[in-house]
Amino acid sequence: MNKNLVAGLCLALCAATPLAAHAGTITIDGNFADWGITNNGTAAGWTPKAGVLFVVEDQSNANGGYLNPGWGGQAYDAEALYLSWQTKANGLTYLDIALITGHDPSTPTGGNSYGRGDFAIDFGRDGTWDFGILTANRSATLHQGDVVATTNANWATGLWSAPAVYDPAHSSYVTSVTDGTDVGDAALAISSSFVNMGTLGGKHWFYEVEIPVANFGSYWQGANPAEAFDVQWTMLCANDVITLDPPLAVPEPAGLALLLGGLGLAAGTARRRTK
Ligand SMILES: [Ca+2]
Ligand SMILES: [Ca+2]
Ligand SMILES: [Ca+2]
Ligand SMILES: [Ca+2]
Repeated sequence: MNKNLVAGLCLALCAATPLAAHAGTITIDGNFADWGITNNGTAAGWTPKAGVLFVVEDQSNANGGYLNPGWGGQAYDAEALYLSWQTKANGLTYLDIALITGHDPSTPTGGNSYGRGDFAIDFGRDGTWDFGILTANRSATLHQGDVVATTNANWATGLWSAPAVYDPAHSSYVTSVTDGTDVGDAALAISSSFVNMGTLGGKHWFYEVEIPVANFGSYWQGANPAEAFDVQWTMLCANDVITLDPPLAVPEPAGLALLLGGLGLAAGTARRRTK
């Protein structure tokens, strides 16, 4: 098993932690230490500090390099996505997103090679990608760091229509913004390569993004999102797609009890299955 999936339980547990508890502690500088991430050659190194939502999907060149939905091994591995939001001393709230990938940000596009993609956000989780955060210049007017309001028609898509189904004409995996409305600017930093991340080897790169939530208009009210949302990232072929599904907000005590009750039930089910 060369896949390290930590998502479900961590997401649920992190949901019980106030997300604004670490206000002012994320700096957009390409260094991941402020997220609590450590490249110490252990699986635990992927786990961030409390209050950061995350998903880890570390893969390698095993299994013929199959990722999901395509192939490419470590060179196309989207490995982990992290998310938090904070209200700073200036009273403004910012959404922070971070990515670790085995995909070299300088990978050219051409032939059998595909460059880096943009961060996509779907508010309402309704299948419409409402914003793109650009990791590269995409047109004469849409530049790296721009926050762009989009519809799905404003996105290029990948090579796959479903897992392992090569069908570029019918792919719904959004990759990079081609058009849309520039609504503001995010801060973006991309690290140089590093090693010793997790246990599967290879080189890795870290992306760090901070978006003023005012750019999201009615999708964000005050310190918290107005509705549930997904964040997704992939490269221009979409050989590996990573998606983070944060909970809407910090649960109320009643909701928290329900959540914890549900977790207990799920754990009970898992235990029964292992007998
Ligand atoms: Ca940082
Ligand atoms: Ca990997
Ligand atoms: Ca992966
Ligand atoms: Ca949407």
